Amino acid sequence: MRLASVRLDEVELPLVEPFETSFGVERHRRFLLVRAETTDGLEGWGECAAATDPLYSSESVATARWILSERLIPLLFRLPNPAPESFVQASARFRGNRMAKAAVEIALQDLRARSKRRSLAKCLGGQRTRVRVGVSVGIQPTVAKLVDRVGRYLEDGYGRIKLKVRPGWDSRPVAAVRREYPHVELWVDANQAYPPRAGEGIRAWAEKYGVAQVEQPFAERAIHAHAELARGARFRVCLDESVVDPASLEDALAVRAVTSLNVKVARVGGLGIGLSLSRRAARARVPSWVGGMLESGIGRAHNVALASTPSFTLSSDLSASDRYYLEDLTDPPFVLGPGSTLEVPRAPGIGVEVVERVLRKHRRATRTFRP
Ligand code: OSB
Ligand code: MG
Repeated sequence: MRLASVRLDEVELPLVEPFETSFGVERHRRFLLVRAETTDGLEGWGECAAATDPLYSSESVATARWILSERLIPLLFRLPNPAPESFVQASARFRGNRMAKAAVEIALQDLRARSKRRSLAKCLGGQRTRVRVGVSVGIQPTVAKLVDRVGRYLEDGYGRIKLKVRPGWDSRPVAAVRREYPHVELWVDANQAYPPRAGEGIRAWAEKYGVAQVEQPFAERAIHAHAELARGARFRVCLDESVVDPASLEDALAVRAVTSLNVKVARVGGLGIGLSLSRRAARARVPSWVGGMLESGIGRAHNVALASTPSFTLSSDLSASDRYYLEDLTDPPFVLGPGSTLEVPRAPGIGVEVVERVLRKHRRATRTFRP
């Protein structure tokens, strides 16, 4: 297999509603899309989850565009064969930039699966035909609006609700949602918004309102604060931003700072590493699930394939296309099925078609690279 070209498109899609977290509000998502094409006409698609501003992590669209254009794509053309593992190994000398690396790695995974005429899910060892999903609900202007928003997601069929929280938006909204929906599976995610001393306060409302999981309350490096919160807790302590590579997972496991693992393909630099982190966690009896970054259908398809593999046992943050975008980049759209699930595509590669017409409509820039 030889690469003929790599196209880098910059696309901006409006979100159906703003998504607010402890670090800010997003109204649209700007994606860098990687389209790798081989000399025999096969294509592979990847998506970079970095946002316009470096709020969730230090990467941004601009840093990803630079390293993709100036380093990663040229490096890709120099590889004797474009296997995802070869790219991961060769790009390891560049530190960080995992979201940019992931965009290439996943495109190569898609390409390899298509070359074998097998679904990406099957190539990764996926066994499920449907994956269990939940919905991540942003911070709302009022508690009443939040309760209403959650109610509509429950009516849509979502079986697990994750609330974004931050100091000042926690016990009150959580209590209100719990009061209105006594049996719903409730998770919360703070995206690092609390100081370590806030642990006892979090424990009190999380246990009082039956929160099943508290995600990343403290800073990325605050492993001991997470371990302290996890000790004796009646809820799982989930790490997202803290786990970026095998070493950070080992450190967290060693001090029992993690009792649930959010695996984001983008955050860890690709599907291969995501799969191995989840398997490592499972060996330590820590369950994992696939986290989302408001991906378009391209990134979503990769996430669904990953979630179909056996070590992912909790519900993933992978909602239907219409929860994010009016018009998705892929066809068919992802729709919510029975038991709060998404179907795992069976067609070769990511198993959904990229709709060039929609892509071009929302495209802001494009550049094609050749060997
Ligand atoms: O922390 O999980 C997060 C979106 C952007 C940045 C960080 C996070 C999120 C989400 C979105 O929670 C979940 C989804 O894509 O459905
Ligand atoms: Mg998170």
